[in-house]
Amino acid sequence: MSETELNTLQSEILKAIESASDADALDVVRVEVLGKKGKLTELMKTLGKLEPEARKAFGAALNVVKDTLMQSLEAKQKILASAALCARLEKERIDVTLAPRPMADGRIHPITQTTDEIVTIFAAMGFNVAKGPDIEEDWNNFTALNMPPDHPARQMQDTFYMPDGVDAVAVAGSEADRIAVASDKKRVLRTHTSPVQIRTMLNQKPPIRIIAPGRTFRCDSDMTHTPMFHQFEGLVIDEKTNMGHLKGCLLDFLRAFFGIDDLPLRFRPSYFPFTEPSAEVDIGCSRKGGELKLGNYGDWLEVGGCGMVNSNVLRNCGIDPDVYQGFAFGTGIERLAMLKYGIPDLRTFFDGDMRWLKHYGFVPLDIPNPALVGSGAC
Ligand code: 2NL
Repeated sequence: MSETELNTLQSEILKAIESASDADALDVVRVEVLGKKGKLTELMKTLGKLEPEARKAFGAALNVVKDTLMQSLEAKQKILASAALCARLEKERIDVTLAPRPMADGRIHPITQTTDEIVTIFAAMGFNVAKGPDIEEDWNNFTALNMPPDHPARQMQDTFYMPDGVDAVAVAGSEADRIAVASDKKRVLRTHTSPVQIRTMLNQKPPIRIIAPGRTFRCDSDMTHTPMFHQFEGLVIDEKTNMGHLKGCLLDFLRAFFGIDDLPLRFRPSYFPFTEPSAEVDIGCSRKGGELKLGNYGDWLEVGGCGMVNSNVLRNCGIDPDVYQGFAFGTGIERLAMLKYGIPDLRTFFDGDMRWLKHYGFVPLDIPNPALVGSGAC
């Protein structure tokens, strides 16, 4: 075969490689050229019959052609593979902006939804979420919070105590010491979320800004009380925190949560062992015609309690009250949910009735979060 013929053959094959439209077509070209009976393979076989001089020259020429073709095949193979990947990505494209299809049955429980809304608003104000166990030590739940040993909340008829604990603690000293220390180690189902704040103060240095939502338990069951219910409490500790900050914080939260821009807020003097001074938190409402309506109507409704953290509580947690002070507040989540979503009976929250959940529950991924519409937080 002449050099010109070889060149022509090479050009033809290069063209064939170039026009292969997918990996299979390219493989057909490869087999036609380099396969067992391929054109180039056949030419290689003819080398043996040539004179040494001619064999050397033609062999070298054939090798150059072979290298060229192999490089071209490899390059084309890469181009086709990348094109195939692009085509696949385009075909399997997912439109992440597409609205999710509504779910047939599942619903978010109003307690979960309300908790999410509360957390979202406080997160926008710079609070962290803190959590703790449902089973607490007596010290975290009562003693640290300045609740004296004879406080009514500590009695068996108000608090669920775990059956173990007291007897397991053997302490030397007087009978009074033994009872005092042993009772600190007693285990209880937490009666409020305050022990979460106690744990935070023991483990973190101020400034502290946390919100603690969660389950709480009291030995109480009637029309307006369930043995398990939900609370959230907030705690802010810093050097110059004052009651004005507390009132502004609760005002912003309650207005955002209920979506009422001119919702009035009132502090009514009160008493809690863990705060001094203490106040009940009231918001504006109307009860005309037996219907409860929130807003600037002249009447008042209690929604929670608050105050400046008692210096004994700070000391109990190793925080110097001469350097730091702070505020705390607490409220029931069921109550806020009932007010916001018009749920009339507390006990229905925990009946596990699917018809109730279908009616009062929320569709997953329901966006935007109703707490944030118009609140300026999103
Ligand atoms: C209410 C009132 C309140 C607190 C909770 C608190 C926690 C610590 C220190 C001081 Cl660690 N205070 N929490 C303060 C005032 C009121 O709750 O009516 N809850 C349903």
